[in-house]
Amino acid sequence: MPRERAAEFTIDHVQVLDESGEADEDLVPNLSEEELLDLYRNMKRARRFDTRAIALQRRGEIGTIAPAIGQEAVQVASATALSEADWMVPSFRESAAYLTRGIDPHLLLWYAMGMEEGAEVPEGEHTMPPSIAVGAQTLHGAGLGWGQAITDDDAASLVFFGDGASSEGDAYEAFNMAGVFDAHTVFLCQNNRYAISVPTENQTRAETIAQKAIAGGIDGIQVDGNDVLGTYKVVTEALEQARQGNPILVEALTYRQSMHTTADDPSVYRTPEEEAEWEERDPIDRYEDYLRSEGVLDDETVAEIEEDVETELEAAIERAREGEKEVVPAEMFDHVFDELPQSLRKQRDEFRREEVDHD
Ligand SMILES: Cc1ncc(C[n+]2csc(CCOP(=O)(O)OP(=O)(O)O)c2C)c(N)n1
Repeated sequence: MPRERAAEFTIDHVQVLDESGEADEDLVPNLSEEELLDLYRNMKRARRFDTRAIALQRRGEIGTIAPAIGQEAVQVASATALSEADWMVPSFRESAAYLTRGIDPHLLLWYAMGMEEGAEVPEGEHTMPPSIAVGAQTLHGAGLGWGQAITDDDAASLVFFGDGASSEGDAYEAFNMAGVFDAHTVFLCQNNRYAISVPTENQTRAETIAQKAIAGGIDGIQVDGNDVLGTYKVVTEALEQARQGNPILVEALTYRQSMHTTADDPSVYRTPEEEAEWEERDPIDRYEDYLRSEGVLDDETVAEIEEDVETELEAAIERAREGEKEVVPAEMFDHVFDELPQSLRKQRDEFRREEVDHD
């Protein structure tokens, strides 16, 4: 036979909660009422944190931020699925995931104020600082997962990245390396439809991001990332599979409702119609409809949650303001290398000289 099929693959798409908040009962994950409410509470905390942080940036109290508005379901579900022993490896848009993992909001504000203290890995906790270099963290996630394989650790590493990052060489190398070394890694692509102004259609000719796993010899699956129950289910199963030494790429389809960062104006590259269409698919509204129809949530509980969220946030803002200190930009050279390579020593010294000149 001169030509025969060498390989075949398919990519599954999962959705538990549809756009009107109706659930496929066979697929609903087994969660208690308290756990169901925690998912909701964390999405509300994250949404309020980001809207308030945008206001603080506009008033000049903090620097540039990358809000996660619209992406709360995928981030809250994934961070909830992690055990304490698992590692979380974020990109730069993971406010919702950080808050769900128990990082105090004042630390996120300190980071946005330019204070290095805000990005410190909390003692004993398995949460990495943000990666501003797009896609670099996919390699950190593969490396951590490789370490977990070597030590036979019953834990996994979950790395967040975007559809834009999936075009970087780092990402392909990370999928490949994870596959070769049986790394305990879950690669979680939040496909929020844009890399700054570049829509996914211009980012890749591939039909899905999930299929990029196939060339690395690992599994790929797609989930509706605005469906908190579907994402929780898929990521929980993916983590279990990764802990056995089978890495996997999960593509969560979602939408960045806000600007790329507070330095961006999305009206230049997308239409109000498109934005309105995605607001209709808002992850929090959809889940709220579901919880109300299940009798888990009512007006009174919503009001209580909103009040708690506000109290926590105001306390965090106060704490951030009280702990604010003068930022020394040259400190950025202090925390990556134990001993700075010569090229960076040179850059640091030049930088310090310039700082002095500007004073
Ligand atoms: C290596 C590198 N190249 C370019 C940039 C500039 N940059 C910052 S964010 C971004 C787009 C990232 O898009 P995506 O990965 O989809 O993540 P999203 O912003 O949508 O969360 C780019 C190109 C960078 N920070 N790092």
